[in-house]
Amino acid sequence: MTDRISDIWGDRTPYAQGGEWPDRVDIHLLDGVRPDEVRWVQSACVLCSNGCGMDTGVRDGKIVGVRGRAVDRVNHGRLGPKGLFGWQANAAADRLTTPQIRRDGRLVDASWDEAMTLVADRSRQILAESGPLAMGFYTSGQLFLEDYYALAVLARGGIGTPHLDGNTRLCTATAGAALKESFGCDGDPGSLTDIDACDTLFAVGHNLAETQTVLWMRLLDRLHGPDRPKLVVVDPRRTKVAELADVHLAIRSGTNVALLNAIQHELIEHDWIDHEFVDSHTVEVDRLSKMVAAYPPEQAAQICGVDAADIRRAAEVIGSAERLVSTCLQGVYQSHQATAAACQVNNITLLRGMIGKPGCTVFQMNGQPTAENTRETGANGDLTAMRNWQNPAHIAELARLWGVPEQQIPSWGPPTHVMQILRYAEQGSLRFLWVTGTNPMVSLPDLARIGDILRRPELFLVVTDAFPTETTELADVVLPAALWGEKTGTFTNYDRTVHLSEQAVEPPGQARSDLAIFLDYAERLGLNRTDGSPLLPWRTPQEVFDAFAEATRGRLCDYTGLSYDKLRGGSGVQWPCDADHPDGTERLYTDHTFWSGVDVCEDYGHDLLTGATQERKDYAALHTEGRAIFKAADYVEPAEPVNDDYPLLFTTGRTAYHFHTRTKTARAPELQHAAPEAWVEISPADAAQLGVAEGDLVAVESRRGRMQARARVSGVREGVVFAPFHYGSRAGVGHAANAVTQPTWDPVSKQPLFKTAAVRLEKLADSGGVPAPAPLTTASAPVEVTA
Ligand SMILES: Nc1nc2c(c(=O)[nH]1)N[C@H]1C(S)=C(S)[C@@H](COP(=O)(O)OP(=O)(O)OC[C@H]3O[C@@H](n4cnc5c(=O)[nH]c(N)nc54)[C@H](O)[C@@H]3O)O[C@H]1N2
Ligand SMILES: Nc1nc2c(c(=O)[nH]1)N[C@H]1C(S)=C(S)[C@@H](COP(=O)(O)OP(=O)(O)OC[C@H]3O[C@@H](n4cnc5c(=O)[nH]c(N)nc54)[C@H](O)[C@@H]3O)O[C@H]1N2
Ligand code: SF4
Ligand SMILES: [Mo]
Repeated sequence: MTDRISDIWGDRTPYAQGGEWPDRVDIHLLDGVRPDEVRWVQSACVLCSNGCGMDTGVRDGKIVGVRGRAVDRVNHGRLGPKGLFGWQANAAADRLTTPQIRRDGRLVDASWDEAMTLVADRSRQILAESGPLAMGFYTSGQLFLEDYYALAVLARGGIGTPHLDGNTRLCTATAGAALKESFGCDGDPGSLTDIDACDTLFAVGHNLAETQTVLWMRLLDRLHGPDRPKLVVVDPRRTKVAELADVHLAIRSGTNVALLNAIQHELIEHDWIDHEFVDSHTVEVDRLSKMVAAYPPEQAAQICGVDAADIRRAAEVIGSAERLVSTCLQGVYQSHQATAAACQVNNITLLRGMIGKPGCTVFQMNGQPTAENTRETGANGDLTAMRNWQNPAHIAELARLWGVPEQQIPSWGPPTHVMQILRYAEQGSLRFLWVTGTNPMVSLPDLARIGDILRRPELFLVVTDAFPTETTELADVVLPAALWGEKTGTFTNYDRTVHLSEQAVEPPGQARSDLAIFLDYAERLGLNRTDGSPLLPWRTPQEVFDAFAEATRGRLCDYTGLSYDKLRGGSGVQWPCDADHPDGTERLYTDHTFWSGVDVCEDYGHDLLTGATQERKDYAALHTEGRAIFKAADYVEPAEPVNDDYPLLFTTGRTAYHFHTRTKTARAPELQHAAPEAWVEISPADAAQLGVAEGDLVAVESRRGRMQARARVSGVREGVVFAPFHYGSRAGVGHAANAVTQPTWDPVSKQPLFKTAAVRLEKLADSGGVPAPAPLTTASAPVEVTA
C-alpha cells in the first residue's frame, strides 16, 4: 500500500455517472501484526462526520489495526489518514485511568465512589440553594447516541435545566438551523449516492479534500471518471478542491451572502428555474426575487473581491446543471451571516428543483462523527427527536415518554447556547458545569475570557475526558472516559447512516463509558418518574438505544425499525427506518412533501438578520403545508470590519492530519509528525507588503489577543490570513488561534464566528532558512507548489 500520509487519498478507482463506486479496502496494522492473527470487531470511524464503516483489529486484548468495511455504503472499504492511524491514541501512555479530585488546589487520584459522591453532593447542594438554573452541561459531537440520550433525559427531564448544549454549537448548529428554516426540520435530505449520480458539485466553505477525505475520494473518482462532474468552489484559500474546480471563487471571508444572492440573481435573470417545482412545493419565492434583484454580479463582485465574470460563470454552471449537489460547511457555518448564507444555498437548491431525486441535493454537512446524534437526542439546543420547544404538544409527548410532569421540561424559551451558559457562569448564576467530550480551553473563541470563567472558584467544574487536556487542568473533578473501541454504541453520519460500534477491548484502568457515568449520577441524585420508578431505568447501551428509538416513533428521524441486531454484519442503515421502510430510506422528500407543517415542524423560524424568533402564528401565516420555504437575506457588514489598525481578515480551520484539539491525532505518531506545530498562512502579496518570507516567525493580533507561529506563504487570498485552530497551550506558548478569534455568534444558530475577525500581522524574527512546519500536501502547501 502507498504511504497514506503523503498520499492522503490513495489510488483512484474511476467510475461513471450513475455507476456504483468500486470497493477498495484500506487496512493498517501495527508493524509485525499479521492479518490472520487478528479478530475483527465491527465499528465505524469516529474522526469525522463521514462515518466510514470500519472493523477494529484486536490481538491479545489490544487494538492492533483497522480495516475499512467493503460492505458499507458510506466508504466501500476506504479509510483516510485519520481513520487509518488515529486509533493508536487509545493506547497512549498518558490516558486518564483514575478519577481525580481537586484538593488544596491540586488534582489527586480518588476512587469512583469518592468522585461521584462529591459530584452528586455538590449537585444536590446547588440545586437546593439555587435551583436547576444553576446547573449546566456541555457535551460533545463525539460520544455515542446512547450517552447523549441519557444526558438529555437526565438534564431536561430530571434536573429540569435548559442549560444543556453540545460543542455541536460550534460545529453544526447552523446546519440544523438552516435545515429547519428551509425545510421545517433538521435532517439532511440527500444520500452519498447522490455523489455517484450528480453532474455538478457546488462546495461552499467546505474543504472536503482534507476534512472528509473519503467523501473526496468518491468525488475524485468521479472527477477521474468518463463523465467528469463540474465543480464550483467558494473558499478564500486555494484548497485541493479549489485546484480542481471549473470555477473557484476566492471571496473575501465573511461575504458569502452577497455572493450567493448574486448567483440567485443570475439564476432568476436567466430563468434557470424549475417553475413547476417552485410553484407547487415552495413558499415565499417573491420575497426572495425582490431581495436578490439588488445583487447584480458587479455589486457582489465589489463586496466579495472577485470578478463579476467569475460569478456569472459559476451561476451558469449551477444554472445548467441537471443533477446538482451543493454542500456547505464551516466556511459558511462559522462565518459572518452563517444561517442566512446556508439558507441561500438551500434556496439555490429549491430554485433549481434539485432535491429528492438521485444526484440532486443539498448537504448541510456535519463535522463531528456523532453530531447528528447530539441533535437528534436533544443533548444540544434541540429537543429529543427533533421536537419543537414552542409546540406544547411536543413537550407533552416528551413528558409522557419520560414519565415526568410537562412543566418539569423547560420550554419557556429555547435551550441555552454554550456562550450564554458561560455568560451565566461569568455572572455567577450558573454554579455547576459538567463538560463531557470537548476541550473548550482550545476550541472556544476568545480563550483568555473562557479561562477566566472556568477558573472561577465559585464554579464547580466536572470534566469527563480520556486524556489530560487544557480543560481537565482547570476541573474540580476529572472523570476518566472509555473511548470508542472500549464501549458499545451507535452513531449517525450526515447522510443519516446509522452504524453500530461494538466494544473491542476493555477500557484502561478504571475508565468508564459516559453512559455508565451518567446512569450512576442519575441514580445518586435519585432522579425518578412521577410514579417513583427510576427516570433512567436502563443498564445497557442497547436498552437506551431501544428507548430512544421509541422516542422517535412517527418523527422524521424514525429509528423504530432499527436495532443492534439489524445493524450487525452488513452496511450501516439510513434513517428513517420503520415498519414501512425496514431497510431505511435513501432520500428524504422524494415526493417533495417537506416536514414543514405547523404541527410537525421542528421550528417556527427566525428573522435571518436579527435572529428574532417567530411564533406559531407567524409561521402558520406562511401556509407551508408541506412546502419548503425560501428565506431571503440582505448582505450586511461584518461586526468587526477591517480598518487601518487591524487591516487583515483572520480565518481559521483545519488540516488533513489533525482532529480538533489533537487529543487523539497528536498521540498518533504518523499524524503528529505530519503537522507538528502551528503555522500562519499569508498570501504572497501581503507577505511582500509586510516584508514577511516563508518560515519567518510572525505575530497575529486582534483586539482580544495574539498568536505567534511561523509563516507559510500559501494560496490564501490577498487580505486574508489563515491559521489552524488545532494547537492549544499544551502545544506551546502562543500557538492558540482562539486567543485571537471573536466571541460573537450568528443571530439565528448562535454558532460562534470563528472565521471572521480583524487582525494585524507583524514579523518577529527571520526564518533562518527554516520553512514553516506546515504540510506540503494540502491547502497549506507553499505557493510555489500550488501555483
Ligand atoms: N482533518 C480533519 N478533518 C475534520 C476535522 C478536523 O479537525 N480535521 N473536523 C471535523 C469537523 S468537527 C468539522 S466541523 C469539519 C469542518 O470541515 P471544513 O468546514 O471543510 O473545514 P474548515 O477548515 O474549518 O473550513 C473550511 C474552509 O472554509 C474556508 N473559509 C473560511 N472563511 C470562509 C468564508 O467566509 N466563506 C467561505 N466560503 N469559506 C471560508 C476556509 O478557507 C477553509 O478552507 O471537518 C471534520 N473533519
Ligand atoms: N478557531 C476555531 N475554533 C474552532 C473551530 C474552527 O474552525 N476554528 N471549529 C469548531 C468545531 S467545528 C468543533 S467541532 C470544535 C471541536 O472542539 P473540541 O470538541 O473541543 O475538540 P476535540 O479535541 O475533539 O475535543 C473532544 C474531547 O473529547 C475527548 N473524547 C473523545 N472521545 C470521548 C468520549 O467518548 N468520551 C469523553 N468523555 N471524551 C471523549 C477527547 O479526548 C477531547 O479532549 O472546535 C471548534 N472550534
Ligand atoms: S473520512 Fe472521516 S470517517 Fe472516514 S476514515 Fe477519514 S476521518 Fe474517518
Ligand atoms: Mo465541527
